[in-house]
Amino acid sequence: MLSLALAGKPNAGKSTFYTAATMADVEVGNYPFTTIDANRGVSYARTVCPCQDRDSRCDSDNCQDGIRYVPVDLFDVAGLVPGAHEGRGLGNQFLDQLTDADAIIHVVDAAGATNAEGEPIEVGEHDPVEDVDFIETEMDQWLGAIVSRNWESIERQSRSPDFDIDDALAEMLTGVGATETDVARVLRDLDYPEDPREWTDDHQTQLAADIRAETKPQIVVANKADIAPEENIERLREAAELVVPATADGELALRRAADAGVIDYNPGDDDFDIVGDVSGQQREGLEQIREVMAEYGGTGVQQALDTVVYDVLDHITAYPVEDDTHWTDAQGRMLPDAHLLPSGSTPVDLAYAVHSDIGDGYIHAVDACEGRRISDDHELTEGDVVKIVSDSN
Ligand SMILES: Nc1nc2c(ncn2[C@@H]2O[C@H](COP(=O)(O)OP(=O)(O)OP(=O)(O)O)[C@@H](O)[C@H]2O)c(=O)[nH]1
Ligand SMILES: [Mg+2]
Repeated sequence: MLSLALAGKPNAGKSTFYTAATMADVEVGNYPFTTIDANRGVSYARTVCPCQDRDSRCDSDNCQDGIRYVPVDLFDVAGLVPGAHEGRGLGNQFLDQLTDADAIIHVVDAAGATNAEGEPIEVGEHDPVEDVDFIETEMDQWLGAIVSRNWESIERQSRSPDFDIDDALAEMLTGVGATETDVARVLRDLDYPEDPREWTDDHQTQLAADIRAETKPQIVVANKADIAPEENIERLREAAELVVPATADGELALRRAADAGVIDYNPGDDDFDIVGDVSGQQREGLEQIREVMAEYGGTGVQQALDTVVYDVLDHITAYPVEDDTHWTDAQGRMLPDAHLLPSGSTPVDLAYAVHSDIGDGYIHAVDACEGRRISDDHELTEGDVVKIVSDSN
């Protein structure tokens, strides 16, 4: 499963985002380092379910009237402060926790209501643009330190006659979450000496930064948009490539209200309907959230998850079925599973995502939307429904 990490300054709203996105109960507080042990849970990317094209809706709990929620792992780590790689704040152990992540959701307090250490101050007192780059800087330095720590060992290895610098670097960097493909891609575009003794500090720093950029893409969530000066959101949008304005607090309130049957709302909608009894105060709170949603096209929480999965990580959703006419599994359930795959994936990749035995026994595949056989190297696209014929079926 894809794994996304919430990172950022203490008190930016990571745990609130996490709670809203997973509906798990975790501690939220208006002080730095509320979270110490990482929280890990399941959240969802939202897409259009292929059942929308059919007469009947599918049976999955993850489909609500044709809106499909596809599971991804989400984790919420302790706040980071500038200098974390040298042990400041709660230190660099939390950087280690990011090694598992496929992408980083950087939660920034767009209201500027917390200082660089995450302590509460007046709205607008801190410039959130100053917070944008520090996670990347911290990760670069943390990774740089790992490279530098391992360099003596690489120099030692280079005395062996069959030493290969690319192999040695791949071995070191796969230990910190990079795949061999990541390392190969980064080394292809990097100019560096074959002999590790000729490497300068700059070579090492560049390698660390490139590996981080390749393996830990990030988006910025401009959180607390409900109280943030609009100008802050604009400037954040200029300062970072991908910025999603959000009110994590607002999303949490909506999900709780929807759970209680008070509103009609599917995560990611740009509006909601009040359908239950609410007090005057509750109505006022909900109307305030509605205003923020109208301005930014939603609360931003679901939009951030979708942007990471479908745009940043460039994944597609594919639906394996056993019956290509009824789009069901062996138990007759329609579209029971959805898999997120990197774009460019083939039916064989989907087979392996279902189960390694199904992948090993792969014979051929049928596009259940078109009702025709597709080749092994056919590129799947978003919303494909695929029957896999495998001799392990
Ligand atoms: N106004 C407003 N406040 C928010 C929003 N999201 C979170 N908060 C508040 O910000 C404070 C910090 O929230 P947390 O979710 O605990 O922040 P965190 O980033 O997990 O903090 P640490 O665990 O200390 O690193 C709490 O008082 C939240 O209620 C939001 O969208 N708008
Ligand atoms: Mg927290």
